[in-house]
Amino acid sequence: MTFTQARTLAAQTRADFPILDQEIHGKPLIYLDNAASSQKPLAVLDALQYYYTHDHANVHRGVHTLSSRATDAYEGARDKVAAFVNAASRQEIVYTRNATEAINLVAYAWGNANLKSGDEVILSVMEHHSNLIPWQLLAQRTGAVLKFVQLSETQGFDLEHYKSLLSDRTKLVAIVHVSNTLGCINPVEEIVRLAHQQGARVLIDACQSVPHMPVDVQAIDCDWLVASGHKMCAPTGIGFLYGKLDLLRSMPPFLGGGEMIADVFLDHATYADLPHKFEAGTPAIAEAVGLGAAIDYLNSLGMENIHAYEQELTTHLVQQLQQIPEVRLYGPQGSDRAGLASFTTGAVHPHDLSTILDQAGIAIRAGHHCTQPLHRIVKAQSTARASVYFYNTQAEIDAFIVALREAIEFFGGIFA
Ligand code: 7TS
Repeated sequence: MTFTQARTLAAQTRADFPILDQEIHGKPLIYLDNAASSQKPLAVLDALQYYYTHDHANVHRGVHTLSSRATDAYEGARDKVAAFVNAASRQEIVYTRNATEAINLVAYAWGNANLKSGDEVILSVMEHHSNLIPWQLLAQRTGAVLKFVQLSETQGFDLEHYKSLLSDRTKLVAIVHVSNTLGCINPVEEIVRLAHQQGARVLIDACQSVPHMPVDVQAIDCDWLVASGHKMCAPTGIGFLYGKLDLLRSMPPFLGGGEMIADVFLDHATYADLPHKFEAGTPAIAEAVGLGAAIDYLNSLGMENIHAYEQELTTHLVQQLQQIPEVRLYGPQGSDRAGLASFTTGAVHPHDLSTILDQAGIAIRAGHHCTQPLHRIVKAQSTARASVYFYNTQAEIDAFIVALREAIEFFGGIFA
């Protein structure tokens, strides 16, 4: 697919998303809340339907035909995830419920065993609560100290401040790849390289990058990377943890139960090989199959094409927002950002704005987007956020901008 063809991504894919073809309050739905969760293409809905209609049984347990079909489907999807992020081995991919669970897994399994009082963990002030609270809890359990990279002048990641925080006390760095509030794309390869020089481990929160751009764990050289399926066309209830093989091998289990064992005695047990050591209990089988179908679908479009098209949309979105005098846009002001824009308007509270836009069929998010500390730093109690995916069009962004201008005018009139 060439770049020009990529411009037609929305036109090509629109019919694959039946949910988008509906009216909300009598207006065509314009879905601009993709950073919270994406919609699902027919290919994924069909895969779920097919799995439950033909193949369902519990995995890894039976020798009967349905159980081996279910196991093949579940494990086949793992191969797809591994290839999608270029993991060196399928054993490096652990299914989790979502990114949040993946981060908690690392915080408990690795953190409890490896951190002690006085060790330092570097996070940034822009982290989603998912990549903050598990480390706060770990710090409370172990006495480790959390350090925070501040924002740069352009409201991105301050690499110089990061460098100044790194020392031989740093044991872990856990940083978001693309901020779900600022939209900045953080220099993860450089972040990892510098941390490794100090002997620290690095976890990358790739929730907002994996769905939208090619992500290569070997090129980044991170120790762990986490993502959620529901933001990348897959069902809810499935996400994954990537971890380097030796590191995952060295980590004790997180949850105990069936599936994760080799031999069990009354007083002790040995554990299954990777990745099953970290997958206790009956897993989200259909959801994993759905994730595999989502990855096939994304690959059929091409992640480079998705990224290129979304960059065009984002440039347009940002330019349009910047032309509205009342709008204050957060994050980098140029086009070097991901496809989401958080903003405030002088007169209209983000929640009111979201309610008014909903009346016009437009779905955006209002609130703190699970980044409360960041909102305090940029001195906004809450923001409105529009976020795109490849099925959105420039015309939808234009309609959003018109409705936004009308809302500002209306409220401006009331408060004038
Ligand atoms: N990290 C980032 C960067 C995120 O954007 C999110 C979800 C998470 C972690 C947590 O993902 P989960 O699937 O485990 O819940 N972000 C958002 C959002 O921006 N609006 O709703 C969810």
